[in-house]
This record gives sequence, structure tokens and C-alpha cells, in this order.
Amino acid sequence: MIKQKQKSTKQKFTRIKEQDKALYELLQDEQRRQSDSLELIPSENIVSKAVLEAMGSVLTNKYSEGYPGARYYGGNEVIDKVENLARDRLKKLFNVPYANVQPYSGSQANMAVYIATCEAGDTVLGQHLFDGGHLTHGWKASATAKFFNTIQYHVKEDGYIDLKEVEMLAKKHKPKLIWVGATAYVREFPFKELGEIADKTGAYLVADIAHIAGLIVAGVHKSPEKFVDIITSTTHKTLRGPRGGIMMVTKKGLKKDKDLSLKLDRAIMPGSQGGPHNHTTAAMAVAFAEASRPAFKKYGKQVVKNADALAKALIKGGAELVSDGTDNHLLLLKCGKGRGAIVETALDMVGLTTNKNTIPNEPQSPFYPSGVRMGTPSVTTRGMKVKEMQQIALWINRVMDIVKSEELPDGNVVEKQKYIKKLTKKLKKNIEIDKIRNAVERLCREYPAPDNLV
Ligand code: DSN
Repeated sequence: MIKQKQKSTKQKFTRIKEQDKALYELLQDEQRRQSDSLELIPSENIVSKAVLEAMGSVLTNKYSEGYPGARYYGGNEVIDKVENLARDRLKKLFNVPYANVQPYSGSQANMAVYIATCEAGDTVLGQHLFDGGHLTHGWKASATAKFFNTIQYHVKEDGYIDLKEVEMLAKKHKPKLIWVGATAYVREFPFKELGEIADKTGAYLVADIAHIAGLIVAGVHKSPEKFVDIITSTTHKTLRGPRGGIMMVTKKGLKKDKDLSLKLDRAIMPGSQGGPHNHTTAAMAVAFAEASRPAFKKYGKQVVKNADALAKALIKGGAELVSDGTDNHLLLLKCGKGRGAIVETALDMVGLTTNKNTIPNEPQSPFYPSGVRMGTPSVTTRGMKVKEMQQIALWINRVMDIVKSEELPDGNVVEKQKYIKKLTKKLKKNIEIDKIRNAVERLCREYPAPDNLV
């Protein structure tokens, strides 16, 4: 019998069980999937019961278009207080004079930044998608590239942002806006250096800290607050809150443009959104309070320590990583040309959930890329430490070895999908895959999602 390191939290869904068998079964399945596998996707985490409670509260019943004290609907006297509570806690966490907690998620927060600072057709500079940048930082398939003249900068061979290229592009194109932030960047962001480039060229500098917000709060990544004008983020990644988006203006940003906060407020409502999701706002307030406690700092430090341990153990076992390691919570495993989907599928089969991802100089497409992205926020929330990371690395290296001769066919998407299906069938019969799957489940039972995070 495996001894659990902490009490687990399982939702009962009593009323859904009575009223909606089909959905009840699905919720049970997902709950089982989450508890019996290890979530290594770096943008995912496990929220506290208090956050879940706020998400399921009666606040979802209320319309509140507008802002505290200035709404388009009556009956918002309590909602005003909830929103102010969330905003004040957020301002304190990041030491900023302005915060908006209404964006439905990160992409909406980023879109509001464009609306607030640019005219259609203006030039914007952001990190290239293949080099870890986000879609909304100007990637060609995003609406941002349709409405703005987006130019992309890259990382160097060693995986660090190419500051010389950023400066050259900023001087040449005079962008209105420069983005710093990414979805797959393993090094600390050079906020100070990019702040100097933005100042020299007259651009607004925006830090999209979606991935590293929790690390900043925990003091294990430097804060952009002194160097950028605007900060955007999601609240559900390392920050461990509900699924949502936030925007902040720094003292520097207000000095540059005293109306910046007003412009951002208007860019969300009426610019691009309707009523805020008040239940999410309440859950953000809960998460921000949790993030201000000493236990959160401990968690943040452990996230980075665990990622470093995972990276080192993977390399020791023969794996290749982008930039040969990590400074933060995420790592990028090089899988060979176009093999990300193969490795993701095989890891899924043993209960290690990751996601295929592009790598710098990606030779293939974002749908069949050459890397796999993984990270440690969720397993750290479960209480795992360096020893468990070393065990996980052994499993990953072994799975990589089992599928080392698998190659996707050159043909179209249908042929590639057929291949992945066949591979899944084949791996189901593989005794070693089965053994690793059982071992992963045993570790999961030892570290259930915790009952209480504080
Ligand atoms: N989907 C987010 C992530 O996984 O990093 C970015 O938007």
C-alpha cells in the first residue's frame, strides 16, 4: 500500500450526478486523468479548493459592464468590492499603480494593449513563434498580424534573445510597441536591456509574463516592473489562479503616458469585451492572496529547482535540450526533425502529459514540430521534489529510446495521423511502456493533488 504524502482533493459533483449522467461521467474521467497522470505541460497547474469555490460561486449570475463605481448595470455594490479587492491585491503583488482584472484571458489582454497603444497598420515587434513567442505577439496566423505590421525577432544559437537583432529591428522599423514574453523561452527575460532599446526608439515595452508571473511573485525571476510600461498575464499558469487575464501599468508607463491606464480600461470595455466574469475575478482575488503568502515563495523556488533538476537529469541520460538547460519552470526537449508528436504520444501513453512544440530554427511546422515542451509547476504543486524529477527524467529518456526509430511519413496530415494511431496501438502492446505507466500511477498516488495549498 502506497503512503500518500498529503490528503487528496476530489470533487464529488453530487448534483450533476443526479441530473446529468453523461456530463458526470466525463467529469469523473477528467478527474481520474488528472490524478493518475503527471501534468508536465508548463502552462498548467492545480488550483486550490478555495479558488475552485470562488469559480463556482453565485457571482457568475451578475452582469457588471463597466468598472467599480461606474457600471452600466445596477446591483453591483458587492461586485465593485470584489473587483477592487482583486485589483488591490494584484497591484500589491507586482508593485504597480494600476491593474485591470477583466480580460477573459491572456490573448484578450494582449489585444487590448494593441487597441490602447496602436492604430491599425502600426508597426509592432515581438518574439518569433518558432523561437518561443506567443501568437498574439505578431505571428502571421494571428489577427495581430492582419491588423498591424508585425516584425519578429529571434533567439541566438545558444537560446538567448538576440538583443543585437532586436535593437537593429527597433532602430530600423521604429515600432510603436515591443513585446517581451513568450510561451516557450527557457532563459530569464532581459527586461532591462529591452527597456533601454524601447526608450531609445520611442516604443512602448510590454511584458507578457503569463508563464513566469508566479516565479516573479516568488522572487525567482526578476520583475519587469521597473523596465516596462505595461504588463499582461494570464492567471492560471505559474500564478496558480483561475483561467483568466490581467493587465497592469507600471510607474514608468504612467510617466510616459498619464492616460495609459484609462486607455487600457477602455480597450477592454467597451473596446473589445462585454461583462466581466465576476466569479473569475473573485477566484483571482483568492489566488492573489494565496500568492502573497510565504508558502507560495517556497513553491516558486521549488518549481525552478525542479525544472533545473529535470533538465540536468534528462541531459545526463542523453537528451538534448534547447539552450542546454533552463532558468525557469520550462524546458524544451529536442526530438529530431518533425518528431515532437511521436514523443508527445509515447509520453502520453505512460501518463506523462507534455506538448509538442516548435524549437528555434524549426525545420517543420507548428503542428508537426521538432520539440516537446515540458515544465514543473503542476508536479511541484503536488509536492514533488528533485528526487522525483530524476525519476521522471529516467522515464522520459527510456520512452524516447523506445520510439527512437519512429519517423512520421512525409505525406499529408491524414497519413501522419494514421501513423500516430498505429504507433499508439503498437505502444499499447509494449511491456516496458506498460511497466512505466504503472510506475507513474504509483507515483501519482503518492502525490495526489493537495487538499490545501496554503
Ligand atoms: N496556450 C498557452 C501556453 O500553453 O503557453 C499560451 O497561450
